[in-house]
Order: sequence, then structure tokens, then C-alpha cells
Amino acid sequence: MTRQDWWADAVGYEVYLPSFCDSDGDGWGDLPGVLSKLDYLHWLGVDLLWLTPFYRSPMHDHGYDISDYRDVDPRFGTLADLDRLIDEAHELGMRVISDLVVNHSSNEHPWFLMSRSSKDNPYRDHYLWRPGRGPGQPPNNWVATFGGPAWTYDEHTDEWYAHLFTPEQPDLDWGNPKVADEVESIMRFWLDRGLDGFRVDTAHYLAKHPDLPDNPRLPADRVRLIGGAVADWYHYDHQHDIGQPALHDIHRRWRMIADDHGAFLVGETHMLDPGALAGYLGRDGLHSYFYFGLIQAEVDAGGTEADLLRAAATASPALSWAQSSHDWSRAATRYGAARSLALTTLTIGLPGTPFLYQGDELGLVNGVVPADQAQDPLAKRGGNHEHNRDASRTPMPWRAEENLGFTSADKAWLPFGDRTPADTVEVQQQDPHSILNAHRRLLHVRRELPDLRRTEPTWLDTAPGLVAYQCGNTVVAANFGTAPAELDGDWLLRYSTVDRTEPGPLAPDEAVILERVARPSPPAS
Ligand code: TEU
Repeated sequence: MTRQDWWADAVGYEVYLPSFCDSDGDGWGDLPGVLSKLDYLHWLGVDLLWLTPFYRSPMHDHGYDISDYRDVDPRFGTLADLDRLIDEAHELGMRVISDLVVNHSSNEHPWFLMSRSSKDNPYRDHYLWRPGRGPGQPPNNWVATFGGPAWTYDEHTDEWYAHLFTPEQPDLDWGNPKVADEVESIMRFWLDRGLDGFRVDTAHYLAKHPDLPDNPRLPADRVRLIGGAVADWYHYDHQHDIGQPALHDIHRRWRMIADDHGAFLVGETHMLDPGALAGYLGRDGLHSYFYFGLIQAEVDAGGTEADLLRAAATASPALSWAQSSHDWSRAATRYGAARSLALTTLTIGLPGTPFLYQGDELGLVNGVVPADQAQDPLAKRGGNHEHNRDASRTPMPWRAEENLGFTSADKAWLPFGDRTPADTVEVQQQDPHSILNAHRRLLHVRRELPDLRRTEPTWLDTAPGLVAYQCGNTVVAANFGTAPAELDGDWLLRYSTVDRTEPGPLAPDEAVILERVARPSPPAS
């Protein structure tokens, strides 16, 4: 792969490292575990692995609280394991990116320990410290995404520090140019080592309004509860804590570094309005941003998933598509496995980069995690059990065994989730009609149809229930209605989610990829 924008041809796959594959029997997934499954990912047809954070971490947020940005956490392996994984992935033609988590560090990061130690420590201004408004009164009314105030009081210097997530995740002060320099040098460190880019965690957080003013409270009729945060978060209009204009400069500088390395930057930017999201994608912003509309279509975004997809694809040709992640309820739980595969089929032909979340390819529904075994700080702090992220994080079911072939230990860091043999890779690989094999066929057929993804889609007027677009000679269609529906025209069937061989009416929740049959030209008269 030599194209500078190689990600435009790639299908991504999110590896939630703690739950993918444990090689050393400690109950935590690790890098050698991922290495042992590279052949599987290659067989599936994945081109781009997103590894969730492997950096040193006390694991208060399972890796999203980093205490050393330049080392691998021993639970996950060593730097040498990472080098080997990147090398072998490259040999198989796959790229590897990981998270850049720099809205906050861990409270155990040496920067924070120094910052806490005194008001005149040179690292004090790496974080946001302020005096309270009065005894026991935080400096402003900001709340944390996972619940409680966004400030924690520290007796030692009689000031409060800001954290938009848990108190163990103090926010870096992006108003301080030294922070930007440190982060840029960390980025270069990993890109020079062979990483192919970053998924930028909370890409729209980072900078704060320099005066740290209160956020206005929303009137009750404008509060939208959409999961991913505790209710408190949604009672405010986040004018001053996230989405600041200074972000664009940060993203622009990162983009230059990435472009020097031919690397890919995809932002986690939690915005449901496709137009607003596309606004982040200037020529010099990050290369792509995840679109969350399909993750939240049913809950909030106010339209059918097909409408959302079309609006987003029309707004921008460079979005990254996902239906699930380690933060959200699984797609098969929300849509059913068949509809989720149909949606993946639609995204696979659009410009942009489609991502699967580990287990999506198996049609996995949420795993079962009893409340008393919850690990997610969001569930623990906010008591938000309707949106317990543990359910999408239970270990990957590799084999029909008690520990799922995930680990040799009796227990994993999270319960195994009540999986059945039919959920496992082992069983589904042997069944040609499995949802796993349907995903595999889809990923492989995509490579054979260059009109897809590189040609602007034309959306077709079709029978009710059908959603379809055309790229060159290729049409991708899905039936989201309740009755069979057919496309007019002569077609060659290249792919069907239900594995049939002849074109014909699409069953409900079926999707197909078709090629127009060229008609012989009429004889010259
Ligand atoms: O998630 C960010 C996150 O939680 C927000 O996007 C939130 O859902 C949104 O603002 C609600 O409106 C990332 C990681 O994916 C997650 O696992 C981490 O816990 C979090 O950052 C903190 O690093």
C-alpha cells in the first residue's frame, strides 16, 4: 500500500485490548494475544487495527488513564511485543493505530504528581488548578462526563483541579504551550516506532475557555439523555468546557505531524449532527472523525439509521463509520444481527473508513455482567446501569469452552458474559452461512469493487423500505422494510448478506451489492 491516504481503502477493526485475547493467563488480554490472532484478522479481511490504549496505566478507566505515555503496561506486554505486533501486521499488509488520550492523564502520571506537589512546581501549569469560590465550593459549575463535579479539592495546596472524567483523570491544561509540545513529542515517538496513526480520544474536549466560566444550564425541554455520560452532563449547554475554537489549531498541528509520517488521525468527536461534524473536517483538520449517528440512531439522533447514514455521507466523504465500540451497547443488541450486517454493507461502499468493533463480525449481543461485578467507572460512579459499558466489553468468544479460549485462567478481568457455542469464532468459522462468514465475504468483495468508496454515491429513488446508492456501475442496497422489495434493472449479484446466488427481491434486513449488467449495443441499422 503506497497511497498517502491508504485509510480510504481500509476496513478498520477495533481491538479492545483488555478483552481480545490473553496469552499469559492473567485474565487480561494482551499484545502477544493480538499477535496470535493476526491470522484470523487477516482471514477476515481487516486492513487497519485500532488497538485501545496499551500504555502504562493504573486502569481506573481501563487504559484511558495513562501514567506513562512512552511505555507498554506490563498487563499488556512489553515494547518488544508491540514492535513485533506492528512488524507482523505490516507484513500481512495491515496497519496499526492506537489511542491518543491527552485530554487528561492519570493522576499517577509523574507530571501530575509534580503538579500537585506545590504551587510553584514547574509542572503546576500542566493541569488546571484554581482556588474554590468559597469553602467547599468548586471554582465553577462544570460537571464530569461520568458524574459529580468536574473539580476535586486538594488539601495540600488548598486548590481544586479540573477533570472532565473521573478524579483519577486530571485534565491537562491545553492553554499551556508546554503541554502541546510534550504531546507532539509523544506522537512522534510512536510514529517513528512504526505506529500508523492514532484514534484521538475525546478529540473535541482538550481546550477549555481560558476564563473557565460557568456553563449555562439547559431548560428541561432541551435536555437530551443519550447514554455515554451520566444525566448531570446533559443538563448543561457545554459552551465553555468542550468544543472550543482553539481545538482547530491543535488538530492542525497534529495533522502536519501525521502527514509527515503518512499516518492516519481519526477523531472521537461525539457530535450527532453530520453538518457540525463535517465542519471539523477542514483540509487541515484530522483526516477523519467517527460518526456516532448509527451508534445512537434509536436512542436519540431523531431519524432512521438509513436517513442518518445518507445525511452523514452527503455531509462529508471522509467520516469513519461504526455501529459499536467499547463505550456503547452492541449493534446486534440494538438492531439485531441481520440489520447490523445490512448497515455494515451500506457503509462498506461509502467513501470514508468503516470500522468493526471486535465481536460485531460474530453478531454478538451485549454480554451479561452482574451489577456486583461491574468494572466500568461510568457504571460505578453514575449508577447509570442502563448504559453500563461493561456489557460491550466482555471477553471475545474464540472457542466453545468455559473460558472461551480467551484465557487459560478460570476468571477474566470481566465476567465471560454468558456466551453460547454459536457465538464463538470456532463454531462460526465452520458454518458457511454464519454471520462471521457473511462479514468475511463482504470485506473481501469490497476489495474487488473499486467503484465503491472512491466514487461519490448517487442515492436512488427506490421502492418503500429499500435504501440504495450507486457508485459507477455498482449498487449497494438494503431492505429496511417489513416486506420483500426489489430493485428495477438487470443485475449481477456480487454479494448478499444472506448468502444466495441469484438476484431477486430482497428479504427484510437483507443487503446486497449488485453490478449493472451491460446491455449489448443495438445492431447498427
Ligand atoms: O470516551 C469519551 C466519552 O466518554 C465521551 O465521548 C462521552 O461519551 C460523550 O462526551 C457524551 O456526550 C473516550 C473513551 O472511548 C472512553 O472509553 C473513555 O472512558 C473516555 O474517553 C475517557 O478517556
